[in-house]
Amino acid sequence: MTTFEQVPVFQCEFEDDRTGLSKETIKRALADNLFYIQGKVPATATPNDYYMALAYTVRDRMLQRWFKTTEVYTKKGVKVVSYLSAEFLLGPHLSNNLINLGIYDLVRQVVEESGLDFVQLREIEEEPGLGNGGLGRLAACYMDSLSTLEIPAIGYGIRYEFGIFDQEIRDGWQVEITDKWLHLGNPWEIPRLEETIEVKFGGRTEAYYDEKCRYRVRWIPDKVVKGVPYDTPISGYNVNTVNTLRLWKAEAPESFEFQAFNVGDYYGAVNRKVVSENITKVLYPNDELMKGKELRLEQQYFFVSCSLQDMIRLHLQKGESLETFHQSFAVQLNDTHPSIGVAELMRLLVDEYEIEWDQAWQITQNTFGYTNHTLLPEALEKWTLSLFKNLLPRHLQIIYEINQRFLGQVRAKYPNDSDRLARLSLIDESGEKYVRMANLASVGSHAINGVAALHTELLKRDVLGDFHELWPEKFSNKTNGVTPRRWIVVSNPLLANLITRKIGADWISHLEDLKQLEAFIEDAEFRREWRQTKQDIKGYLATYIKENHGIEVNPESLFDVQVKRLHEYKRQHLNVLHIITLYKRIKDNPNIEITPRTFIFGGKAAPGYFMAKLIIKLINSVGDVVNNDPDVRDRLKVVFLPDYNVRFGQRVYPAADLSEQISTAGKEASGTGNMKFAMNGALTIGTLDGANIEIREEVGEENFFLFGLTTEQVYELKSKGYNPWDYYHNNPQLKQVIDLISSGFFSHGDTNLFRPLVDSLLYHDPYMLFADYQSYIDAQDQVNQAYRDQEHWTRMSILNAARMGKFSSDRAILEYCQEIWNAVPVKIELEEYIQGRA
Ligand code: 6GP
Repeated sequence: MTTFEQVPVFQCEFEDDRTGLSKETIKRALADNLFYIQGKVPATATPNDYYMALAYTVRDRMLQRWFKTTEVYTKKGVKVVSYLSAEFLLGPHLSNNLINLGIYDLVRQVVEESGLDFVQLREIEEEPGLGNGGLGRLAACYMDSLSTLEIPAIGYGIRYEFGIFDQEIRDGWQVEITDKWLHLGNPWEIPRLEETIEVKFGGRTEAYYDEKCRYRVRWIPDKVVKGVPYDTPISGYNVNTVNTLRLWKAEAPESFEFQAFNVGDYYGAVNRKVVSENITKVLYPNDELMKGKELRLEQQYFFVSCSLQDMIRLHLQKGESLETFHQSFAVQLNDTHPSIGVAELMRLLVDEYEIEWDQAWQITQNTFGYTNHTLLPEALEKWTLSLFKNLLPRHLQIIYEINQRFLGQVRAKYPNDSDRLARLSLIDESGEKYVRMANLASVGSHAINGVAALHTELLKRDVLGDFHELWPEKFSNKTNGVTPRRWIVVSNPLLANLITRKIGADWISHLEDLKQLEAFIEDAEFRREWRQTKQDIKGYLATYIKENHGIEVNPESLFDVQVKRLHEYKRQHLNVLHIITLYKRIKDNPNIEITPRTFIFGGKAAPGYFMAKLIIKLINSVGDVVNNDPDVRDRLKVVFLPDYNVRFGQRVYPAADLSEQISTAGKEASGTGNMKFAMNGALTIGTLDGANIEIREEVGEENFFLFGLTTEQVYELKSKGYNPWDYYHNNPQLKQVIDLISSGFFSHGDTNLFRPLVDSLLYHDPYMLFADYQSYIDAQDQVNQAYRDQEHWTRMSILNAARMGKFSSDRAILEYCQEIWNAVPVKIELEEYIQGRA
């Protein structure tokens, strides 16, 4: 076997076209990649060819680092964090990697000197939308921080052929379009065909006694699917570490169906092949909604089995025995989507590697940590026994065995408490029987965490209350964070430069340093620059909106932004009630003094979520009326920007004055958009929910617009019997707003269109919009007042950004490393000739 050192490319000791960071080498690399990889010359090259050549040029500069990182991890036998997630919502790679490598300006210059349009090339990149929202984007931020902190890590997930759908708005309604993100090729991934893994499905199990007369079980599946790994390099900021994101694609094994061909079942054989490959075809577009679809469980098991088998292979390669598996890998379950991993690791250890149950169980518990991301009951994953048994017969047996032993422990601790037993059981037997995945994850992990202080408290009290009573020591809070590389440096270069000019660049990897900005709060010139920067960015967004959506917005107006998935608990419709309230004020008194506002919305609704889609229609319908009413005189504008995604997030967070974080208290686990806004100097109007509470604590209550019921008050009101009618009848302003919607005013006289929404509010109002309405309107009036004093607003804006240090994903990842994973940094040193940084 040849070793690294014997391959010529690894012997080069000079800066070459693949590693070099001089202008000349980068220019040559571009031409070289255009010709040799894209097979094009300038006369025939499309902008996409140039983008690809550029992407390869950047990837080349990561490859040495990537190899080195993997090599060091293997040689040193370090502990690796393995982040298991059904979603990684990465967003565009190019700019992020350029920033992390420290060559953004240099490469931009080279591209422009070559006569190409850098911005055009940058915008060509199709973003990998392999996630729905918060949970998937958090995984991407965490991968960035793991690399930046030099923590050995690997992300494992699914290489969906079609990611989250593209959204179009037609006649005010959402229309879903397939996301063909791979259609022009993906330069950032490398398939590792030789590391393909086999995954079994279905069939039956068979008991037998082995040669030592031990009782054993073997699984005889009726289907085998191949998992092919596709690796994407994840660079860290200003370090040499490049970790791996390994995404699995399902393929049918070629040899599998030979028999079928021979007996003439050609169609059947090909069809089964297609069915196997369907496993990784498409991302389920439901955010926080569990739909018991078999294919979804197949996806989950598929990627988890591939990943665990991969980890075991890597572990055994080190020459270690499986007893120390948990010292090689700390596996984090990103919600319950990968929680079948608990049963799968047990199966691998007990059935395939013949480890005794008790020891296997110890290894398993020491390996896994479980993060919960939502309290919504409809998101709690559970699978009917019949579905489970058909697909994973062996796993169901293992789950029964885990359950029996677990409930034995519970019984010993709480004798004669059958209710408790029923609640803790891994099997829900209250009606149709189900496997409860949150219970499986909780039993199989040594650590369980929520994603914001309030959320963790509620988890401990309600959803996982019985588990908390049993094992309080397993629980901890890990408040979410976001990466300042993507969410400030990449998306807001103007603000990043201003900050760096004042306090140096260390804040980019030590976000607490932003505190130093407070020293300049009395500096009028600094405040002017801050304000001007925000103004410039708002100007860019206004131009973008005009050019792409034909709506004229006033960049001097207050930019009031709500971007996130559409969900009733997030209450985009409460925002609409405020818009209509303002509109009504203008109609009643056209000369009323009003702070001009631009309301910007963005977000996708799950395709089957009727109410969320109706809310999109309402926003657009209200926009049509308000934007075209001469009485409004452009003082209010409402824009729903279609196809909200990471790229658009990067455009909109920096331009926001006001961040809408208005979920019903107790419903939003954390939120991460709230952090991105505040980091970029937006002020928050929000409830005491999720991480809003901690943001407010950090920035100071005087720099935050608070409204609404607390979680306790929500519970209390619910238990007393909440009646939205009372609010409707007792608040004339609210009544007028609701009546205006009901009257067909925003629907060309159609009184039926919005009836389901209005009726839901009047008769149920599960998210208590009516209870919070007045308090929200009052807080918005305070916002208006505050915005008129631009000096004061600017101070608040600076203080918000300056005090956001806590919400860096670096802080969050450090906490996970120290308190859950027991993982430490490993420095990656490079040969001198590729060390250079621009
Ligand atoms: C989301 C939560 O709704 C959000 O509050 C949180 O910030 C984010 O996770 C990251 O922790 N949950 C999901 O996206 C989800 O699908 C099952 O939960």
